[in-house]
Amino acid sequence: AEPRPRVWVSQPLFDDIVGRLGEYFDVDATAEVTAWTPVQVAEKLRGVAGAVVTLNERIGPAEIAQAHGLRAVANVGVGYDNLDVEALHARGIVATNTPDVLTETTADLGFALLLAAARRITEGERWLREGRWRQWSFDTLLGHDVHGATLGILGMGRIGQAIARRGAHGFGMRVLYHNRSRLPAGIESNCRAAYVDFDTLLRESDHLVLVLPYSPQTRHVIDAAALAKMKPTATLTNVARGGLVDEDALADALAGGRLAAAALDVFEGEPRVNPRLLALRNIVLSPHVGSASHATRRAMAALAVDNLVAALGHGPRAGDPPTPIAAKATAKR
Ligand code: 8YV
Repeated sequence: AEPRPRVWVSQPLFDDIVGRLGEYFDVDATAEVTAWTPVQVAEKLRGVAGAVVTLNERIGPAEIAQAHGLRAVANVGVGYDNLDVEALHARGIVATNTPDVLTETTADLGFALLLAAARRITEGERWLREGRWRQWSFDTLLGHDVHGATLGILGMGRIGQAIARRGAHGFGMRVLYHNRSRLPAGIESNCRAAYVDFDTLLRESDHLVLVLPYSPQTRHVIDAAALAKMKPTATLTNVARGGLVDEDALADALAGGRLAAAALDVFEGEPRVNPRLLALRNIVLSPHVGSASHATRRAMAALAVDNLVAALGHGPRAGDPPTPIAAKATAKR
């Protein structure tokens, strides 16, 4: 009999979901969370037909140079800046991601972080745990209101829209957004969001949330100049990618009272966190858990597995993976 194609799963996901790959493939499943080096990634990709990977594994020309049998890479996650999609497509390798299934969960965390930054929730907990709460007082931990304030969304994709809906419908916020292109009127009215240019978004937002893809073009979109345009009473929340923010410029603004607070779920060099950010009082720090609910992580793993099975020509959607990454969406490198 023909040997079955081999596939690699780079990190432990859910055994029952990964197990479904066993119906069609020989599975090289990773049992422990592993920090694969680029050389190890290249070795693993050599000799497999497909791989399920996470943001921990960068896949570019060097990693696929020897991967002559590789036909599909299924990324667990909606953001795919870890993949050089152009290089994959140039070799005829299908790339997929996991949009939609994590939208609402990530929007929940984005809103939680925004609230935590504005109302100083984690700062207050630290203060209490340090035994500094002696007596209730009128001016303890005053924050900034969320309800009725202006919510700014940079990157109005699925997650941006879901955060906008929470702000508009749940908190009575005025919603402004900036995006590569203006959205259809139907979506704008659903989110009660108005399109503005980038400078207006910076100047008018009381709470700015970053939800745009990372690429060389969006690197440090929030830099010192952008931060200088924001209100000193504003908050900045990032649930997208750390590289969107110049962390030293952010630390300067937070330390200098030029920005009220920030909340970051993502970092430029994660899991390493800039020590200047760690030293600040007015920042909420979260270890990249935007999509980390039980149900959503199961849905992401299932979608990645469905994508890989279909991309490798098996299952009910053989040849037609549910969520391929389109060539035109590829970021230039
Ligand atoms: C994932 C994410 O956990 O979807 C994304 O873009 O950052 C997270 O939801 C991560 O990508 C896992 O690979």
